[in-house]
Amino acid sequence: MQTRVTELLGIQYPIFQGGMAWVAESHLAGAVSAAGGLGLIGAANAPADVVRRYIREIKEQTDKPFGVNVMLLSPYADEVARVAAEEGVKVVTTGAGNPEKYMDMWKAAGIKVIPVVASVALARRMEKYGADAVIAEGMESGGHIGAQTTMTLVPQVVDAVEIPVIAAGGIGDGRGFAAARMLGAEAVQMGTRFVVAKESVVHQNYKDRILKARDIDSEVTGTSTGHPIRCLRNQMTREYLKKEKEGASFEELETMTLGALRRAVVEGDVTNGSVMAGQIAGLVKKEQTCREILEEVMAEAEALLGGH
Ligand code: TUI
Repeated sequence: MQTRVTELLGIQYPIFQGGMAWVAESHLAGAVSAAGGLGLIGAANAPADVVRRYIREIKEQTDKPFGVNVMLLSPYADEVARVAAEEGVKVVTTGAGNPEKYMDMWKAAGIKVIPVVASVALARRMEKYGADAVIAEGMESGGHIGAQTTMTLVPQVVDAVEIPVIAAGGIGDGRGFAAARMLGAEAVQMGTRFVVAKESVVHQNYKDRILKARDIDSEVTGTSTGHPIRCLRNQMTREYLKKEKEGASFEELETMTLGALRRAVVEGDVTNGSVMAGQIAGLVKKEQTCREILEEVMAEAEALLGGH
Protein backbone atom coordinates (compact mmCIF):
# COMPACT_ATOMS: atom_id res chain seq x y z
CA MET A 1 0.00 0.00 0.00
CA GLN A 2 1.59 3.23 -1.17
CA THR A 3 0.66 6.64 0.22
CA ARG A 4 2.38 10.02 0.33
CA VAL A 5 3.86 8.92 3.66
CA THR A 6 5.51 5.73 2.33
CA GLU A 7 6.88 7.81 -0.58
CA LEU A 8 8.11 10.64 1.66
CA LEU A 9 10.03 8.28 3.94
CA GLY A 10 10.89 5.38 1.64
CA ILE A 11 9.20 2.81 3.85
CA GLN A 12 7.27 -0.32 2.81
CA TYR A 13 4.31 -0.13 5.22
CA PRO A 14 2.55 3.09 6.30
CA ILE A 15 2.89 2.16 9.97
CA PHE A 16 4.92 4.07 12.60
CA GLN A 17 5.86 2.62 15.96
CA GLY A 18 5.23 5.28 18.61
CA GLY A 19 8.34 6.79 20.22
CA MET A 20 7.50 5.60 23.70
CA ALA A 21 9.49 6.66 26.76
CA TRP A 22 11.76 3.86 28.11
CA VAL A 23 10.18 1.37 25.67
CA ALA A 24 11.15 2.58 22.20
CA GLU A 25 14.89 1.95 22.28
CA SER A 26 17.13 0.51 19.60
CA HIS A 27 15.91 -3.11 19.68
CA LEU A 28 12.25 -2.25 19.15
CA ALA A 29 12.75 0.63 16.72
CA GLY A 30 15.38 -1.31 14.76
CA ALA A 31 13.08 -4.33 14.45
CA VAL A 32 10.14 -2.24 13.21
CA SER A 33 12.28 -0.45 10.63
CA ALA A 34 13.98 -3.67 9.48
CA ALA A 35 10.52 -5.20 8.93
CA GLY A 36 9.35 -2.31 6.73
CA GLY A 37 7.59 0.09 9.12
CA LEU A 38 8.99 3.24 10.66
CA GLY A 39 10.78 2.56 13.94
CA LEU A 40 11.16 5.52 16.27
CA ILE A 41 13.53 5.97 19.18
CA GLY A 42 11.66 7.57 22.07
CA ALA A 43 14.13 10.09 23.45
CA ALA A 44 11.72 11.04 26.27
CA ASN A 45 13.81 12.34 29.20
CA ALA A 46 17.01 10.51 28.15
CA PRO A 47 20.28 12.47 27.91
CA ALA A 48 21.57 13.16 24.41
CA ASP A 49 24.48 10.68 24.59
CA VAL A 50 22.03 7.82 25.25
CA VAL A 51 19.97 8.83 22.24
CA ARG A 52 23.13 9.01 20.11
CA ARG A 53 24.05 5.48 21.19
CA TYR A 54 20.59 4.17 20.25
CA ILE A 55 20.86 5.85 16.83
CA ARG A 56 24.22 4.23 16.18
CA GLU A 57 22.94 0.83 17.36
CA ILE A 58 20.06 0.95 14.87
CA LYS A 59 22.42 1.94 12.05
CA GLU A 60 24.31 -1.32 12.80
CA GLN A 61 21.04 -3.27 12.65
CA THR A 62 19.47 -1.95 9.45
CA ASP A 63 19.91 0.40 6.47
CA LYS A 64 16.19 1.14 6.44
CA PRO A 65 14.82 4.53 7.54
CA PHE A 66 14.12 5.15 11.22
CA GLY A 67 13.44 8.23 13.31
CA VAL A 68 13.77 9.88 16.68
CA ASN A 69 10.89 11.23 18.76
CA VAL A 70 11.93 14.37 20.65
CA MET A 71 9.83 14.85 23.79
CA LEU A 72 9.71 18.62 24.09
CA LEU A 73 9.20 18.74 27.88
CA SER A 74 12.56 17.00 28.40
CA PRO A 75 15.34 19.01 30.03
CA TYR A 76 17.57 17.56 27.29
CA ALA A 77 15.34 18.48 24.35
CA ASP A 78 17.82 21.05 22.92
CA GLU A 79 20.72 18.59 22.96
CA VAL A 80 18.65 15.69 21.63
CA ALA A 81 17.38 17.93 18.82
CA ARG A 82 21.00 18.69 17.87
CA VAL A 83 22.04 15.03 18.04
CA ALA A 84 19.26 14.07 15.64
CA ALA A 85 20.57 16.67 13.17
CA GLU A 86 24.23 15.64 13.63
CA GLU A 87 23.54 11.92 13.23
CA GLY A 88 21.49 12.49 10.08
CA VAL A 89 18.40 10.51 11.02
CA LYS A 90 15.79 10.35 8.30
CA VAL A 91 12.87 11.64 10.33
CA VAL A 92 12.14 13.43 13.57
CA THR A 93 8.77 13.34 15.29
CA THR A 94 8.02 15.54 18.29
CA GLY A 95 5.64 15.25 21.22
CA ALA A 96 4.15 17.21 24.11
CA GLY A 97 4.77 20.68 22.69
CA ASN A 98 5.54 23.00 19.82
CA PRO A 99 8.85 22.27 18.02
CA GLU A 100 9.06 25.53 16.03
CA LYS A 101 12.45 26.58 17.36
CA TYR A 102 14.14 23.44 15.98
CA MET A 103 12.47 23.28 12.57
CA ASP A 104 15.05 25.32 10.62
CA MET A 105 17.94 23.26 12.00
CA TRP A 106 16.24 19.97 11.12
CA LYS A 107 15.19 21.10 7.66
CA ALA A 108 18.76 22.31 6.96
CA ALA A 109 19.99 18.82 7.93
CA GLY A 110 17.59 17.27 5.38
CA ILE A 111 15.44 15.67 8.07
CA LYS A 112 11.73 15.06 7.52
CA VAL A 113 9.90 16.73 10.40
CA ILE A 114 6.63 15.22 11.63
CA PRO A 115 5.23 16.82 14.80
CA VAL A 116 2.53 15.19 16.91
CA VAL A 117 -0.44 17.55 17.17
CA ALA A 118 -3.51 17.33 19.37
CA SER A 119 -5.40 20.21 17.69
CA VAL A 120 -6.19 21.68 14.28
CA ALA A 121 -4.55 24.98 15.28
CA LEU A 122 -1.16 23.38 15.94
CA ALA A 123 -1.44 21.27 12.76
CA ARG A 124 -1.93 24.45 10.69
CA ARG A 125 0.94 26.17 12.44
CA MET A 126 3.27 23.21 11.87
CA GLU A 127 2.43 23.17 8.16
CA LYS A 128 3.23 26.89 7.94
CA TYR A 129 6.61 26.29 9.61
CA GLY A 130 7.55 23.62 7.07
CA ALA A 131 6.48 20.32 8.65
CA ASP A 132 6.48 17.46 6.12
CA ALA A 133 3.48 15.75 7.73
CA VAL A 134 1.70 15.73 11.09
CA ILE A 135 0.67 12.96 13.44
CA ALA A 136 -2.86 13.66 14.72
CA GLU A 137 -3.00 11.90 18.08
CA GLY A 138 -6.25 11.36 19.95
CA MET A 139 -6.73 10.96 23.69
CA GLU A 140 -7.15 7.19 23.32
CA SER A 141 -3.33 7.04 23.33
CA GLY A 142 -1.19 6.02 26.23
CA GLY A 143 1.10 8.48 27.99
CA HIS A 144 0.79 12.25 27.59
CA ILE A 145 -2.45 13.06 25.80
CA GLY A 146 -4.48 15.90 24.37
CA ALA A 147 -8.24 16.34 24.73
CA GLN A 148 -9.70 15.35 21.34
CA THR A 149 -10.50 11.83 20.19
CA THR A 150 -8.86 10.24 17.16
CA MET A 151 -12.23 9.88 15.39
CA THR A 152 -12.90 13.61 15.62
CA LEU A 153 -9.36 15.01 15.37
CA VAL A 154 -8.08 13.15 12.31
CA PRO A 155 -10.68 14.26 9.72
CA GLN A 156 -10.59 17.85 10.98
CA VAL A 157 -6.78 17.94 10.67
CA VAL A 158 -7.00 16.26 7.24
CA ASP A 159 -9.33 19.06 6.09
CA ALA A 160 -7.18 21.80 7.58
CA VAL A 161 -3.78 20.98 6.03
CA GLU A 162 -2.37 19.90 2.67
CA ILE A 163 0.48 17.82 4.11
CA PRO A 164 -0.12 14.13 4.87
CA VAL A 165 -1.69 13.16 8.21
CA ILE A 166 -0.75 10.11 10.28
CA ALA A 167 -3.45 8.92 12.69
CA ALA A 168 -2.55 7.86 16.24
CA GLY A 169 -4.46 6.89 19.36
CA GLY A 170 -6.63 3.79 19.70
CA ILE A 171 -5.30 1.95 16.65
CA GLY A 172 -4.24 -1.63 17.29
CA ASP A 173 -5.20 -3.78 14.33
CA GLY A 174 -6.19 -3.77 10.65
CA ARG A 175 -9.67 -2.49 11.45
CA GLY A 176 -8.24 0.55 13.17
CA PHE A 177 -5.84 1.05 10.26
CA ALA A 178 -8.68 0.84 7.72
CA ALA A 179 -10.82 3.24 9.76
CA ALA A 180 -7.95 5.73 9.90
CA ARG A 181 -7.62 5.52 6.09
CA MET A 182 -11.35 6.24 5.78
CA LEU A 183 -10.82 9.37 7.91
CA GLY A 184 -8.18 10.53 5.43
CA ALA A 185 -4.99 9.47 7.21
CA GLU A 186 -2.14 8.24 5.01
CA ALA A 187 -0.43 6.20 7.72
CA VAL A 188 -1.00 5.17 11.32
CA GLN A 189 1.09 5.15 14.45
CA MET A 190 0.70 2.34 16.98
CA GLY A 191 2.23 2.24 20.44
CA THR A 192 0.54 -0.22 22.76
CA ARG A 193 0.54 -3.07 20.24
CA PHE A 194 4.32 -2.72 19.88
CA VAL A 195 4.94 -2.64 23.65
CA VAL A 196 4.19 -6.38 23.74
CA ALA A 197 6.31 -7.18 20.66
CA LYS A 198 8.85 -9.97 21.12
CA GLU A 199 11.66 -7.46 20.43
CA SER A 200 10.34 -5.04 23.06
CA VAL A 201 12.64 -4.98 26.08
CA VAL A 202 10.00 -3.95 28.63
CA HIS A 203 9.66 -6.12 31.74
CA GLN A 204 7.42 -9.18 31.23
CA ASN A 205 5.11 -7.94 34.02
CA TYR A 206 4.40 -4.83 31.94
CA LYS A 207 3.60 -6.91 28.85
CA ASP A 208 1.39 -9.24 30.89
CA ARG A 209 -0.53 -6.29 32.34
CA ILE A 210 -1.33 -5.08 28.79
CA LEU A 211 -2.18 -8.59 27.56
CA LYS A 212 -4.64 -8.98 30.48
CA ALA A 213 -6.13 -5.48 30.25
CA ARG A 214 -9.83 -4.95 29.66
CA ASP A 215 -11.43 -2.12 27.70
CA ILE A 216 -12.12 -0.10 30.87
CA ASP A 217 -8.74 -0.52 32.54
CA SER A 218 -7.06 2.83 31.83
CA GLU A 219 -7.17 6.06 33.82
CA VAL A 220 -5.95 9.58 33.14
CA THR A 221 -3.81 11.08 35.90
CA GLY A 222 -2.58 14.67 35.99
CA THR A 223 -5.58 16.39 34.40
CA SER A 224 -5.28 19.08 37.10
CA THR A 225 -1.53 19.63 36.61
CA GLY A 226 -1.70 20.17 32.86
CA HIS A 227 0.21 16.90 32.26
CA PRO A 228 -2.57 14.40 31.58
CA ILE A 229 -1.12 10.89 31.34
CA ARG A 230 -3.06 7.75 30.41
CA CYS A 231 -1.97 4.56 32.14
CA LEU A 232 -3.47 1.30 33.32
CA ARG A 233 -5.23 1.39 36.68
CA ASN A 234 -3.24 0.21 39.70
CA GLN A 235 -2.25 1.25 43.22
CA MET A 236 -0.32 4.23 41.81
CA THR A 237 -3.26 5.62 39.81
CA ARG A 238 -5.66 5.07 42.73
CA GLU A 239 -3.42 7.01 45.12
CA TYR A 240 -2.68 9.68 42.55
CA LEU A 241 -6.33 10.27 41.67
CA LYS A 242 -7.29 10.38 45.36
CA LYS A 243 -4.61 13.01 46.06
CA GLU A 244 -5.59 14.92 42.94
CA LYS A 245 -9.22 14.99 44.08
CA GLU A 246 -8.11 16.28 47.48
CA GLY A 247 -6.38 19.18 45.73
CA ALA A 248 -2.74 18.12 46.23
CA SER A 249 -0.11 20.54 44.92
CA PHE A 250 1.61 20.18 41.56
CA GLU A 251 4.90 19.38 43.31
CA GLU A 252 3.39 16.63 45.45
CA LEU A 253 1.71 15.01 42.46
CA GLU A 254 4.84 15.26 40.30
CA THR A 255 6.94 13.49 42.95
CA MET A 256 4.48 10.58 42.83
CA THR A 257 5.12 10.09 39.13
CA LEU A 258 8.84 10.81 39.03
CA GLY A 259 10.56 7.61 38.05
CA ALA A 260 7.25 5.75 38.04
CA LEU A 261 7.45 4.73 34.38
CA ARG A 262 10.97 3.42 34.82
CA ARG A 263 9.80 1.42 37.84
CA ALA A 264 7.19 -0.33 35.73
CA VAL A 265 9.16 -0.77 32.48
CA VAL A 266 12.56 -1.69 33.89
CA GLU A 267 11.83 -3.14 37.33
CA GLY A 268 8.46 -4.69 36.47
CA ASP A 269 6.68 -2.97 39.36
CA VAL A 270 3.24 -2.75 37.77
CA THR A 271 1.61 -2.06 41.15
CA ASN A 272 3.35 1.16 42.15
CA GLY A 273 4.82 2.09 38.76
CA SER A 274 3.22 3.89 35.86
CA VAL A 275 1.96 1.40 33.24
CA MET A 276 1.39 3.77 30.34
CA ALA A 277 -0.82 2.22 27.64
CA GLY A 278 -3.61 3.28 25.35
CA GLN A 279 -7.32 2.48 25.52
CA ILE A 280 -6.75 -0.19 22.86
CA ALA A 281 -4.82 -2.33 25.41
CA GLY A 282 -7.93 -4.52 25.81
CA LEU A 283 -7.59 -5.57 22.17
CA VAL A 284 -3.92 -6.55 22.41
CA LYS A 285 -3.90 -10.25 23.18
CA LYS A 286 -0.67 -11.72 21.87
CA GLU A 287 3.07 -11.24 21.82
CA GLN A 288 4.35 -11.28 18.23
CA THR A 289 7.46 -10.17 16.41
CA CYS A 290 7.36 -6.70 14.90
CA ARG A 291 7.30 -8.29 11.45
CA GLU A 292 4.27 -10.42 12.37
CA ILE A 293 2.47 -7.37 13.75
CA LEU A 294 3.12 -5.30 10.62
CA GLU A 295 2.17 -8.10 8.23
CA GLU A 296 -0.98 -9.01 10.16
CA VAL A 297 -2.22 -5.42 10.42
CA MET A 298 -1.55 -4.80 6.73
CA ALA A 299 -3.25 -8.05 5.62
CA GLU A 300 -6.36 -7.27 7.70
CA ALA A 301 -6.47 -3.70 6.44
CA GLU A 302 -5.98 -4.64 2.79
CA ALA A 303 -8.78 -7.22 2.99
CA LEU A 304 -11.09 -4.51 4.39
CA LEU A 305 -10.01 -1.75 2.04
CA GLY A 306 -9.84 -3.83 -1.13
CA GLY A 307 -6.77 -2.06 -2.46
CA HIS A 308 -7.77 1.50 -1.53
O1 TUI B 1 4.25 12.96 23.88
C1 TUI B 1 3.38 12.12 23.81
N1 TUI B 1 3.24 11.13 24.72
C2 TUI B 1 4.05 10.96 25.81
S1 TUI B 1 5.40 11.86 26.23
C3 TUI B 1 5.63 10.97 27.60
S2 TUI B 1 6.94 11.24 28.72
C4 TUI B 1 6.53 12.57 29.66
N2 TUI B 1 7.41 12.92 30.57
C5 TUI B 1 7.20 13.98 31.38
C6 TUI B 1 6.06 14.74 31.27
C7 TUI B 1 5.13 14.40 30.35
C8 TUI B 1 5.36 13.29 29.52
C9 TUI B 1 4.70 10.01 27.69
N3 TUI B 1 3.83 10.02 26.68
N4 TUI B 1 2.48 12.12 22.78
C10 TUI B 1 2.48 13.14 21.82
C11 TUI B 1 1.52 14.20 22.19
N5 TUI B 1 1.75 15.46 22.00
N6 TUI B 1 0.32 14.03 22.73
C12 TUI B 1 -0.23 15.25 22.89
C13 TUI B 1 0.70 16.16 22.43
C14 TUI B 1 0.61 17.58 22.36
C15 TUI B 1 -0.23 18.29 23.22
C16 TUI B 1 -0.30 19.66 23.12
C17 TUI B 1 1.37 18.27 21.43
C18 TUI B 1 1.32 19.64 21.35
C19 TUI B 1 0.49 20.32 22.20
O2 TUI B 1 0.39 21.66 22.12
C20 TUI B 1 1.52 22.42 22.36
C21 TUI B 1 1.33 23.86 22.03
O3 TUI B 1 2.21 24.61 22.44
O4 TUI B 1 0.35 24.20 21.36
